Amino acid sequence: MQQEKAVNADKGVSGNLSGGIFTGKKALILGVANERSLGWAIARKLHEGGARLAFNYLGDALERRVRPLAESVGAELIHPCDVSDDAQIDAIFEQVAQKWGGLDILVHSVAFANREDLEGRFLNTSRDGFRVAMDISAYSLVATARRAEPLMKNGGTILTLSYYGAEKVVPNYNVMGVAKAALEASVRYLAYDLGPSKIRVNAISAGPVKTLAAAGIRNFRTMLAAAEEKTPLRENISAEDVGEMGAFLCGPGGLHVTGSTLYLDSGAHIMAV
Ligand code: 0WE
Repeated sequence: MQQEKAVNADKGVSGNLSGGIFTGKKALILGVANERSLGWAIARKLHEGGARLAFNYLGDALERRVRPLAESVGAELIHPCDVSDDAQIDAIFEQVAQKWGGLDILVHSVAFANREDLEGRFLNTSRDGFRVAMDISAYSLVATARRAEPLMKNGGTILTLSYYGAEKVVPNYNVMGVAKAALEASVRYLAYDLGPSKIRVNAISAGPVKTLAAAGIRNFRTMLAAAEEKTPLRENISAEDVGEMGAFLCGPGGLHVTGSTLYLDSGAHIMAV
């Protein structure tokens, strides 16, 4: 940690320099699973800008992954939270309230659908599979935003992650596409509700990245190859790109931007084929 500070100080990006654009800002990052997670890429950028960080994890297996990462950026809070459980959401926000007495930034990088619902026909999605995907991937933004509002006394910013399957059919994305459509609509309604509290709410619609969430997705490598060949910029996006845009949106670059879903996809969304 000391060493990291010294190294970063030389680069002028230390989380402890008073000149960072997030100096003293308190950020809660939900949904980091490992070092490839998009939430982690955003957290790193916030840390470079001087933000103070808190993280959740889901279960013992992910705690072993998340804790060392969180500690490497001097996280002040590392707490379990299954976003499908209101009591656990209450508990982590209670921890944030006790520890910090406020919050400036909420990063929601959470999604889940049952594995069997990410292949075959969307038509066959069960009632419970639909509920699980909507609950964890969309409602959790509403549930966490509601707890964040009273802590964001000086205004704040909420950021979530979406995908183009919300708008157009991406084979196999299925119920996640429906959940992301609900998530993007939720971003707009939350932005309206939270605007008077000076809280901005936005989403990044990111192109495919090889994260844990993409592991085992059929044809994922084909999708990456297609993006590399067919997008206007002819290249895939990286987790670091998501970190950069996330930090931009959460920082002064995002001032007066709310309710928006911004594409970070090498231009994929402008193409007809
Ligand atoms: O939003 C996502 C993936 C979210 C996701 C991934 C999994 C895999 C493991 C949600 N739930 C689960 N459940 C599991 O059991 N992406 C944008 C990545 C993704 O997933 C796809 C994609 C892309 C792109 C699934 C099918 C087709 C394309």
